[in-house]
Amino acid sequence: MHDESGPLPPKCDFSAWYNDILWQAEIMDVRYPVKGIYVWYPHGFAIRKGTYAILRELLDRDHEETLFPLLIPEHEFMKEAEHIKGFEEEVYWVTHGGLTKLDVPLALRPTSETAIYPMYSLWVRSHADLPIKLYQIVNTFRYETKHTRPLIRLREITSFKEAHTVHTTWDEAEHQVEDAVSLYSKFYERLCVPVIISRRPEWDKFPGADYTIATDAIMPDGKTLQVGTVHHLGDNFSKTFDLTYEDPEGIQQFAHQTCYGISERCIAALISIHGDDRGLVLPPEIAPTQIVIVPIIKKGRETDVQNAADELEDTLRCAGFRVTTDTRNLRPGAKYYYWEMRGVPLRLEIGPRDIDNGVVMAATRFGEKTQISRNIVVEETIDLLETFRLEMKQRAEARAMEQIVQVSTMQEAKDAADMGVAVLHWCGDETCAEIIEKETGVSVLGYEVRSAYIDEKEGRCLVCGKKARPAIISRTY
Ligand code: A5A
Ligand code: ZN
Repeated sequence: MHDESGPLPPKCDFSAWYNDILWQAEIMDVRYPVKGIYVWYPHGFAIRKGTYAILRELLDRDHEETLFPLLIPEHEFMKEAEHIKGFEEEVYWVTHGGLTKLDVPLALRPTSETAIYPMYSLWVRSHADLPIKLYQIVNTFRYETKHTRPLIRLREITSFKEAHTVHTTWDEAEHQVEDAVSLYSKFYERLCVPVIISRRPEWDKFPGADYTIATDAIMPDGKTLQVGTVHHLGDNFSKTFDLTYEDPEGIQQFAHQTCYGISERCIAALISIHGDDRGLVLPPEIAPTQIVIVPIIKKGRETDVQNAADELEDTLRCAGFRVTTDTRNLRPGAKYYYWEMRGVPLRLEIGPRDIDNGVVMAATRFGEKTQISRNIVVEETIDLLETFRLEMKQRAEARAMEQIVQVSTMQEAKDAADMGVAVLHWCGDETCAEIIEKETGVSVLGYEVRSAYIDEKEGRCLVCGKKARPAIISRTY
C-alpha cells in the first residue's frame, strides 16, 4: 500500500509511536487533504469490521439497526435549546444546492437526535409502541476546534454508533441507561480494554441530557480517552419534539428517552493499549488474520514444504480460523516482522524437519514459542489463542492498575494525574471541583465511579472535608 518506512518509534514515545503505527500497520492514511478527516486503509477497515461485529452482536440482542438521513433541516436542529448551545459551534451547514441558495439550510448531523426524534414523534402513538430501541452506525460531522487526531478527534467521525431509545417512564429509561452501560462494559471486555465508568459532572454532561455516564480508557501516556457515553435524556427532547404516547388510562404522556454512542475511538484505544514496540497486538476475535503460516523452505524439499503448508492452511480454515500462508519470496525474518507489525496473534512455522517429526512450531505475538503436534493442531491452536487472549487482558489490566492511583492530598493528586488517573474524594460541589482543578491543573472527569480497579468506599472531600465518594481526575484527550 505504501513505501518502506523506518523502524517504529518505541511506545514510550507514545505520540510518535501512535502516528507511525497507523501508517506502518496500514490503519489510517492521514494524507487526505482536509483537516481532521482521514482514510481507512483496507487493513484498518478489516479491524474496524471485526470490532464493530462485536458491537453489533451485542446490540442486536435487543435493539434493531436502522438508518436515518445525514441532513437535518435547520428548523428541527434548532428546536432544543440546550442541544443547540452544545453543538452550534460544531455544525457544518449545507446552504446551497448547486448555485441555488436553499430555502432551508441543512445541517450535517453532528449526532442524530434532531433527525430521529421528529420521526419517533410520528411513530409513537400508544404505550404499546414502547419501548423503541434503535441504533445506527453512520458518519457524523463535528467542526472540532481542539487538536484533531486520527481515530481520536475527527471532523468526520466515520464510525459513529448511536442508539436511541424511547420509554414510558423516567425510571424505565434509567434501567435502559444501566443496560447500555453494561453493554459497553461487555464490549470493552471483548476488546480486552480496561475501562472506568463514571458519572460526568453537571457541567460536562451531554447537551440536553439529565445526566451522562461515561466510559473512559487510559492511554499509554496516562491521558484518558472517553470511549463511550450513555445519556439519560429525561423528557427534555420529547417535550421539544412532541413525542407523546397514550397511557393505559387514555391520557397523553411525554415519553422518556436515552441515547448512547461509541465512535472509532474504540479502535484508537484497542491499538494503543495493546500495541508494543514491534507493532499491533490484536485480540484473536478481532484480528483480520488470526494465524499466519510461514513455510521454511529448504533446497530440495520445496514442494514438500509447500504441500504441508497448504494442508495445514486447509485444516485451520476448515476449523473456522482466519489463516493465511505467506509464500512471498522473502526471508522468514522479514515475514515475521511484517506480521508482527499487523498484530497477528499466532504464527506457525513449518519446515522439512517439522514435517518429518509430525510437528509445527508455534509462536504467539508475545514471542512465546511451543512445538505442537500436527495431528492435534486445531485443538492446540484454540488453546494457544485463548491463552493469548487472557494474557492480553491481564497485561492491559496490570497496566491500568499501575496508572490508577488513590490519593489523599492535593500534591499526590497532581503527581498521579501527571502519570494517569488520580482517585480522590470529592463531595460533588462545583466550588470544590474548581479548587481541585485549579490546584492540580487537570479536570474532574467523573464521580460515582465504577471500576474493578478502584475502591468505592466513602471518605472526606479533599477540599471541604465533607463526606464524599471517590471521583477521578486525569488529563484527557
Ligand atoms: N448522541 C449521543 C450518543 C452523543 O452524541 N454522545 S457524544 O457526543 O458523547 O458522542 C459519543 C461518543 O463519540 C463520545 O463519547 C466519544 O467517544 C465519541 N466522539 C465524540 N466526538 C468525537 C470526535 N470528534 N471524534 C471521534 N470520536 C468522537
Ligand atoms: Zn467538597
